[in-house]
Formats: sequence, structure tokens, C-alpha cells
Amino acid sequence: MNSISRSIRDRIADHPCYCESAHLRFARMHIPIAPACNMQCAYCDRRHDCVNESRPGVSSEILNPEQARERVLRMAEALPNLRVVGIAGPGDPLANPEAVFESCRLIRETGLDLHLCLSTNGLELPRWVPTLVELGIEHLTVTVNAVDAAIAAQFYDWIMVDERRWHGTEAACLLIERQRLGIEQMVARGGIVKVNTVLAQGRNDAHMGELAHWVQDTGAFVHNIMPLIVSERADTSFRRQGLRPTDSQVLQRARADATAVLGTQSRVMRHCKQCRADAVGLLGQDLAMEEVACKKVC
Ligand code: CLF
Ligand code: SF4
Repeated sequence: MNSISRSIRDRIADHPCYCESAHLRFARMHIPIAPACNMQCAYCDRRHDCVNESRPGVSSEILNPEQARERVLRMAEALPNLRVVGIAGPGDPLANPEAVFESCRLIRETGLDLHLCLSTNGLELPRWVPTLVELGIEHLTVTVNAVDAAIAAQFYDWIMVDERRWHGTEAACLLIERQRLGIEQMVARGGIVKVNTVLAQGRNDAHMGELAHWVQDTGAFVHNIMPLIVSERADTSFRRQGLRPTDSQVLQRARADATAVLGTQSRVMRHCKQCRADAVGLLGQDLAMEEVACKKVC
């Protein structure tokens, strides 16, 4: 599918991440309600936000569902261009299902006309697709760093399934299978799915064409390839291995490889700001920081 169908175009028209022309006009807010995670990515220091959907090295406060609802009400009043409430950490939302689903319910009950958007590593996605659909979550992001088990295995120190830690290619196969199943189920139920990929030079940069074919086959709509950020403060496997932040030429080449497969520029995101799990405002704006600063002053 190389042309954008009308209905999808309408449904992403005011989403600042899924539609590039929307990102200078419409705001999103993240509610930091998900502290736990069910895996250890090789680029993540668990003292900080989920790197799959945010910038490392910036910790967030954690809200409970009622506080999340209050913040959404406050921000909706303050920002008339607010269109999206995103749940992106600081851990994995589906490793914190009770708090996340309760927050979504409370936000839905406000009657505000806002998209609910969720970002996950996909490990627990298949079992929760019906719940996400029931809650009206139409925009879903799944971080998929590789679809070749040998490459993917380099991205995860371990994953936790059925109270057991899985490692290596065994873990990678299980994760990739669940990511594919979850995305396909979500697409089959009318969801619009974005795949995020953390691009690590020397690990998955030669793999983007193959990954983009996989994205196409699953029915996911947007592919967002993000550069690896290596924080000096972070203690991660990739940092210990000496990996460097992704070079901009390598990033451009990877995005070009994905575009060649997906067919149109609009299906490969280039305006991602790797925002915080509590960011508020236009992409690139960090109103949350100002809000925190204000609280301290007050
Ligand atoms: Fe947030 Fe993510 Fe929804 Fe957007 S962010 S949960 S899809 S509303 Fe956007 Fe931020 Fe990039 Fe994410 S710029 S890190 S892609
Ligand atoms: Fe960190 Fe996110 Fe990976 Fe969990 S899924 S280990 S929070 S980057």
C-alpha cells in the first residue's frame, strides 16, 4: 500500500507525530504513569525514562491515574491546540496495565475530544489488544529494533516472560513474534500503528530495508527511525561496548532505505524529537520542565 487511504489521512491529520504537517500546529502531552518495565534494552539505564520513546538522562515524576486525569484537564484548558494524550513511560505502559488502563478510562470519562496514544516495546501487546481497542486507543507505537533474531539479540540484555528471564536469540525470537502478532491484531481492528526503531551504528544500520519490509507486511503505517543517544551518565550495555551516538549520515541512509520500501516520504517519520515521558506542548517544546520549575518557585 503506497498511497495513503483517505480515512487514515483524516485520522492522522491532527496527530503531531503521525503527520508531519500537523507537528507545528497541534500539541501532545505525555502522562508519566508507567514506571515498571519487563525487559532490559542494551541502550537503557533504568534510572531514566524509556529510551524507546524518549530522551535518556531525564527522569520523570510518576502520576497516579487521578493525578493524570487532573493534569490532562488542566492542560486541555491551557492549550487549545492539544490533540493527543500519549502514554510513553517512563517504563513500558503494558508492564503497568492497571494504572495505564485506569488512567485511560478516567481521561475518556472527561469527554474531552483527544486522541489516546500509547507506546510499547510490544512484549505484552497481543494479550492487551482488545483492551486497547475498547479504551479507544487508535494510535499505537511499537519499538522494533530488528526482525532478525541474531541482530535483535544484541539489543536486549534480557526480557521477562512468565516470571522467567529469557536471553539471546531465544528472547529475541519470542519478542519479535509477539511484536508482529500484536501489530497485526491492532491493524486488523482498525488501529494506526507506528514502528519506532533505535538505530545503532554497527548493529542494525544495514538492516533497515529488511525491517521496513516487515513493517509493510504487518500493516503498520509509519516507520520512525531514531538515532541512538549515548548519555555520559547512563550505565548501559551499549555504552560499555563503546557504541557512539548515531552519525547523521548513517541515519539519513537508514531512513532512505526505509523510504525506498515504504514508498512515500510521509510513511517515514523525520521530525521525531525523542521527547520526555512527561513532555507537553508542540514537539520539541518541554513545557513540563517549565511547569516543574514553576512549582519549585511557587
Ligand atoms: Fe507521544 Fe509517541 Fe504518541 Fe507521539 S511522541 S506516545 S507517538 S504522542 Fe512523537 Fe515524541 Fe517522537 Fe514519540 S516526537 S518520541 S514519535
Ligand atoms: Fe528501557 Fe523502555 Fe527498553 Fe524498558 S522498553 S528497558 S524502559 S528502553
